Amino acid sequence: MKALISLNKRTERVFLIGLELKSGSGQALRESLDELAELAVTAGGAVIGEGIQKLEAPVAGTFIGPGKAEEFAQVCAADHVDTVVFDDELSPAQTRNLEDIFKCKVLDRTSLILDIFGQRARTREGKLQVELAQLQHLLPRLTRFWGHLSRQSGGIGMRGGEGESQLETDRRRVQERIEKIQGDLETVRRQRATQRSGRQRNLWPLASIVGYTNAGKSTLLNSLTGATALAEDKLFATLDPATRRLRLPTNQNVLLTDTVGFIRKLPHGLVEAFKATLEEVVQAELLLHVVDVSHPQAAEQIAAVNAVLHEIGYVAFIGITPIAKG
Ligand SMILES: Nc1nc2c(ncn2[C@@H]2O[C@H](COP(=O)(O)OP(=O)(O)OP(=O)(O)O)[C@@H](O)[C@H]2O)c(=O)[nH]1
Ligand SMILES: [Mg+2]
Repeated sequence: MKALISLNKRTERVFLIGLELKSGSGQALRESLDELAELAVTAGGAVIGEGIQKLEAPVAGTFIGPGKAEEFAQVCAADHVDTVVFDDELSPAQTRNLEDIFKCKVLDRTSLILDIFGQRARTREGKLQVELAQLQHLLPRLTRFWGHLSRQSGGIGMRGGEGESQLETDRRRVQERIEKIQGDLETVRRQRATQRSGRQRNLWPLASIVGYTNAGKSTLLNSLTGATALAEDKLFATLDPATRRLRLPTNQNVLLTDTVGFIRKLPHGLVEAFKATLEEVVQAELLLHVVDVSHPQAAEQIAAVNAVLHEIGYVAFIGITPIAKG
């Protein structure tokens, strides 16, 4: 039965491509590609291969060298690859040129992360934020409409929110929609501020759990407060914040918030779109930084979390003691 199901709905075959700059390290690229593979699997794909090129600098038109791209394209054609995913952000022109060479869908890390967020968003606010980030990413790419790809719609990077139908609309309507969402999010933001001042009247301090995705944040919320937030071995299992009351042994009450995890190279547009949610983090009196110390890249993950905290305006993060997932 299982085999039948997978025959009916074939898993998208994904090929990953990374560029090793002469200035960078092979180890860093390896780790980044491993994480990209996890992202591709989380999005529902099956990674069937990868290609790496060493270069002084990215090539303007095709990101990797055009000859190398042709070479990888032959491998992909032979392996029936549906989607090629680049580990770095591609410009709209690079994506277009690469799709002409690969004759299949070409995505970058940003589109992959946006796709996962699109699949995960549950609340109205979460969906609005993801849609905003998707539309802002889409806007400069609107001229081509994937027309040269015989409109093979759906699949990784092509779904979530209103994404697919927006592909059929024109720039102006997308821009209008972006403005509408920004207005709606502003309303949400004001409501949050009101809720916060309500809480402040209660004099319950707010503590926020932050950390890299899959570090164990929701598990910590659950074990401290008896909450039943979804905790699973997946990237971005949590998207929408959950706040629970925690009664300390001193009988004091604290509000504990669990929220979206961070990742290296988190798209800037996504951070912008999630600002309202992440404001909770910045407003907290205490941040609990959860780290999976058993992870080989724990140190890089701590640095990535601190970088995002810095980006959302949280400056007092120095001196946080990481809590180990043990
Ligand atoms: N061994 C071990 N596993 C843990 C611990 N805490 C969490 N896990 C596991 O790690 C995985 C991720 O846990 P989550 O609590 O979902 O992690 P998260 O940080 O909320 O992840 P996202 O919401 O996806 O960003 C789950 O499979 C947990 O069971 C721990 O202390 N020890
Ligand atoms: Mg979680």
